Formats: sequence, C-alpha cells, structure tokens
Amino acid sequence: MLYKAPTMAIVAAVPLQGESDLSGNSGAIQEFDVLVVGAGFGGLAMLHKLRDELGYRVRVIEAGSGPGGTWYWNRYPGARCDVESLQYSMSFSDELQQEWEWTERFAAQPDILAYAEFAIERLDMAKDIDFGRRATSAVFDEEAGNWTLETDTGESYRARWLVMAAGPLSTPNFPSFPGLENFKGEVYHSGAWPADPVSFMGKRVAQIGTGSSGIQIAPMIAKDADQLYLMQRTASHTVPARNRPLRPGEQEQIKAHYNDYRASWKETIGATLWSSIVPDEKIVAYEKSALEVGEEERRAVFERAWAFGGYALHRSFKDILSIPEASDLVNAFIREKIAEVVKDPKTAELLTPKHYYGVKRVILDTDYYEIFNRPNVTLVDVKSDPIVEMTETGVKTWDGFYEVDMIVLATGFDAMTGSLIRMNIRGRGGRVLGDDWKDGPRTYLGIMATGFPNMFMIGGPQSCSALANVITANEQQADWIAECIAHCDERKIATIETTDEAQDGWVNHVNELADKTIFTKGDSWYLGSNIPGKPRAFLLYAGGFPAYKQHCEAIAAKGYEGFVLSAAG
Ligand code: NA7
Repeated sequence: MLYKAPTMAIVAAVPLQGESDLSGNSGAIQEFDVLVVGAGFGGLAMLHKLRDELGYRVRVIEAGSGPGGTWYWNRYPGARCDVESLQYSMSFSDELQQEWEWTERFAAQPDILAYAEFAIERLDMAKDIDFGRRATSAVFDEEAGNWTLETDTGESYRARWLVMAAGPLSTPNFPSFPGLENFKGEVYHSGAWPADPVSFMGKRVAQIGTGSSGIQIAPMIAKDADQLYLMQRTASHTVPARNRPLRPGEQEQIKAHYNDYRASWKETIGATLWSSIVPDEKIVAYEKSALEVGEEERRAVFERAWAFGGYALHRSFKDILSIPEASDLVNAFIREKIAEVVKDPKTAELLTPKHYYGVKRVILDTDYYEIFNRPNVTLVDVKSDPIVEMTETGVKTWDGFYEVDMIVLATGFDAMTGSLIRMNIRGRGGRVLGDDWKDGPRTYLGIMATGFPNMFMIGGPQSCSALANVITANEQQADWIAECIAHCDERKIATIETTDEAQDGWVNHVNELADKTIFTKGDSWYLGSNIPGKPRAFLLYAGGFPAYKQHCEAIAAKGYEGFVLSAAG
C-alpha cells in the first residue's frame, strides 16, 4: 500500500491517549503565557487577539508545515468551501478583509489556503507559530498551576494558559478494511491529501464515501480516470453550488460596509446569510411554512432556490430543517431533479436520499449527478453489497470484485472529539480527557471541561462550530477566551475551571436543544455514529449562533458564572 499524506505526520498514526511517551524529552522547556494548539483559523484568531491586542507571549503549535488547518490537509481536487467566500473570512483585521481579493462565489481550497498564508504574512504571525510539530500530550501541574505540552518532535512547552484549536474535523476516519495494507496500488484519504499532485489519468479508481468530500472529488476523478467505482453506503443530499466568478461590484459592495454586513450575518442561526451576493428576497419565502402554501407556489420557490444554488433551498421555507413533513416535500423535489439528470433509473433511485433533508450535512456540488451518465463511472451500492476486504489488486464486496489502481477514502472524520481524545490531555489528579468523555463529551459552553483548569477549546464539542460559519464561530470563542484570560490576570486569578454542576447543566441544555431538531433523527458525524464504537451523542450546540453568543456573554457578565476562579498562591 502506498499511502501519502501532506507531511510525514500521518494523522491516523497519532497514539491514542495514554500511549504517548511522556519521558522521552530531555530538551529545554520553552515558556510562554499562552500555548495554542493549531494554526487553523481558530488558532490564528487566538494568536492575533492575545498577542496583538493584549500583548501576551503566545506560541502556536501546528502539525502542518503551514497554516490553514482544514484547508491545509484537505487538498483533494475539487475541495471547496460551502460558505460564500465573502462571508467565510476573518473579521478581526480590517487590512486583511480589505486587501484580500476573493475571485469566486465559493472559494476553492487553494484560494483559502493562500488566504491563510497571506494572513500570517500580513500580520507577521509566522514567527510565533512552530510548524511541523504535532502536540501529543498536555499535562496540568496542579501545584504550579500550568500546562506542559509535548510534541512528536520532542519539544516541551510550558504556559499557564492552554487553548486547544485543533479543529472540529481534523482526525481522518480510516475505516478498518481488512487487507488494506496488502493493496499494491495508491491509497489516499481526502482529509490528508498529499501536497504533490495526484494523477487519476488512465487509472481505475475505487472511491469510498459520498459525503461532502466524496461528492466534491468524484467529478474530478471521473473526468480523468479510466474507470471510477463510486462506493456509496448512504446517498447524501446534495444541491448545486452554482459557483461562479464574483461579478464586478459584488465584492466592493460588501467591502464598503463589511462590519455592518458581518453584524447582520451574526444575527442568523448559522452566522451566515444564505447568500450575500444577491439580496433578492424573492428567491426564498423564508417566513412561510412549506406546508402552508399551495403546490404551485412551493414548486416555484424550490425551483428558484435550486436555480440560485448554494443553501437557498435550506432557506426556501422556514421549517425545511425542522419538520419531517416539510423535509419530505424537499426530498420529493430532489428525487425529481436527480431523475431529470441521471439517465439510468436504477442509478437515479440509488442516488436518491432516503433520510430527512438536513439530518446529515447537506452538500453543495458542482456537476455531481452528471457524472453518472459517463460510461466510465459506476455507482456501487456498498450498503446492500458491503465491502468485505481489500486485496492486492482491488476491493472485494460480498458479491463483486473491483480491480483498481487507486483507492480514495473519502470516509470523513472522527469529528469534534477525535483530535482532543487522541492527545494525552491530563488535568487535575491526572484525569484523562478521553476517559472523562468515554460516554460522550462533557463541557461547559463547549469551551472548557471540568477538571482541566485554564484549558480552553475553540471549535470544541457542544459549541456552534461546524453548525455555523466556522470562522465567525472561532472568532467569537477566541474573543471570549482572550477576555477571560485578561479578566483572570487583572485580578491575579491563578486558575479558572468549570464546576460539575455548570457542566451538567450545559450538557443537558445541549441535548435538549438537539432533541428538538431533525439532526438526531438519523445517523451522521454530528452524532458520532460514523465511527464504530463512538458513543452516540449530539456533538454540537444546535441553538444557533446568536443564542450561543448570548450565553457566553451573559456568563462572563456575571463574573464567569459556573466557573471557579482561584487566586494565585
Ligand atoms: P462525511 O460527511 O462523514 O462522509 C463520509 C462518507 O464516507 C459517507 O458517505 C460515509 O457513509 C462513508 N463511509 C464512512 N465509512 C465507511 C465505510 N466503512 N464503508 C463505506 N462507506 C463509508 O465526511 P466528509 O469528509 O465527506 O465531510 C465531513 C465534513 O467536512 C462535512 O460535513 C463538512 O462539514 C466538511 P455513511 O453516510 O456513513 O453511510
């Protein structure tokens, strides 16, 4: 098996908690005020806020050889953001938001990566980021009240404050297919794609997985490969992105009033407007229920949303994502759309999602259904005919064998908790975060966990994170954390930690909110159900960005209610 990842650090090879060698490092310990794990957009926001606005000595530890997090690792062809470029951007520096030029409605991975690189250059951040080092352990010293962090390259760092910004979707899921190690061809994972170009030209490729990554990469493979066997377990909901170059004036309009626009986007549940480029409200009928209008009006709205692309369909009616009957109506519409494009009725039927619209992440695609009319693309239903093993030459299912030169795993991530659990994080009394979370994550605000003083999370479980515009959600948390640290330091507070009671209350609140949504009516990475053995628990805060922000602000305003602040000494 030839497996290639962007750097030598293969994510799947990170030891599980408790396995790392805590004794191996004899080098000098580097001291800082704050350590930040991860130089994705969360880590960059944290560095900026703490260093440039508050004057802290900060060091960011990053496994990749450059910034960008998700956009560093997910370099697969076709990777593109599903939030419009003008909204998926950092707000904390006016220079950045004015100087960077977006070119397309939805930015492609190379553009977003270039944007992250531009940001660290423009804001002189690289000098405070240690690239190419994966944090393997973080241990709290109760007596000293500080954290010691170690890396896979043998460095040790110490600081009173620790911020985990390791990314909600950063630990690739490598399903344990028997025999994969015997496969003689190339193997790639979408979430750890090599920096060097991968050619599909003239090859037979088996692609496993049809989530966001799989649906983006499949058309790119299909156009070059001799044969693509697309192995689908569950048909996803995917709608056309209708990506296009930004038109003259669109970017200028936003840039002229960026802060006002951002303020209005933050008022929405996902901190994202369904579109910022055509504020023509006639495209959607958001204030209406899909059930209260007649068939003709409903179809007209669906058709307009489909033609406009992006998440217009999400916003077509107010209850699309909350009422099963409304979801059924969208499903029926999508079924027709698939049947219009895909010529083979059996394939069209297989591609038709059977679950409620929105239970799993709805995907934005470019010409996905069209590939199934190509002679070199075969949809393989690995739900009814599951993968049994990989051999030296291909993929064996119960009923078939697919001889291939390359296997592409687009099998997703151990989301929200995977990266934190794999790090050896030890808090008070040596308690291990992974043990505390064995039945599902437990946090307060998704920002801190009981027993782990002075350790904050950005994009942690039970926060909005991936249910919102992630950059905006990250920035809100970075601001809150920075203010909390400054609050403690001004008052000579040595440690801040959450109480069991506050944490229990938050966990219950998060679960109650989730139970009211459609998200819990199926299986998805939102619930951890994509990873065998992972406890089923809703991993995100489903109350919307404005409510989450309000909670955070109210708690801070009440002197950090639910936290215990202990004075130095
Ligand atoms: P996803 O959305 O978790 O998709 C993973 C896909 O891989 C999905 O189709 C899975 O099928 C499939 N899968 C996973 N394990 C297997 C096995 N063992 N056999 C066959 N198929 C399998 O990950 P993505 O990377 O596409 O997207 C993740 C997020 O990134 C996305 O939501 C955006 O927020 C960005 P299943 O549906 O579980 O039956």
